[in-house]
Amino acid sequence: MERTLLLIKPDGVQRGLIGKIITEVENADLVIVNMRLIHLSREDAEKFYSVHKAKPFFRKLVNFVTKDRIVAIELEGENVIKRVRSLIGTTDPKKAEKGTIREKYGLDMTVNTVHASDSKETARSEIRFFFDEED
Ligand code: 3AN
Repeated sequence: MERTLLLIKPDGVQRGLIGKIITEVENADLVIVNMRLIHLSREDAEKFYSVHKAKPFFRKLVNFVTKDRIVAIELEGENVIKRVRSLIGTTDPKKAEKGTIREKYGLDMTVNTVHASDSKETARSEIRFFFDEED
């Protein structure tokens, strides 16, 4: 069994997409093991996205992800990291595969509605970031 982290970003929360996205998760037979609605501080967002610190879009990304609440969801299942990445689609909504969450709801590279861990290592650290020691 594997675990991963899915985030519903501020645009998803503001446009009332929480229910729709959770329905997609449930329809894909993914198990929700933890969930939180939070408003990230600037400091926490910078920490969460620290691997992108040197990128030209870093400031824009931090501004965006701190502008409103987000939903952090920990999911469990077999091969769940890959399955959730397929469910959300590629980073750029314009290039995302048909039927994926980003293709349906994402607006651009920054305002792309969701995030999901891309490897076992990032999943572990991203889950720890939002859920600490609790299970
Ligand atoms: P993903 O979320 O698909 O794993 P990453 O990890 O490459 O994508 O990027 C993290 C976040 O940074 C993305 N979710 C996206 O919002 C933002 N981002 C990535 N590349 C760009 C870009 N070229 N311009 C603006 N924002 C970007």
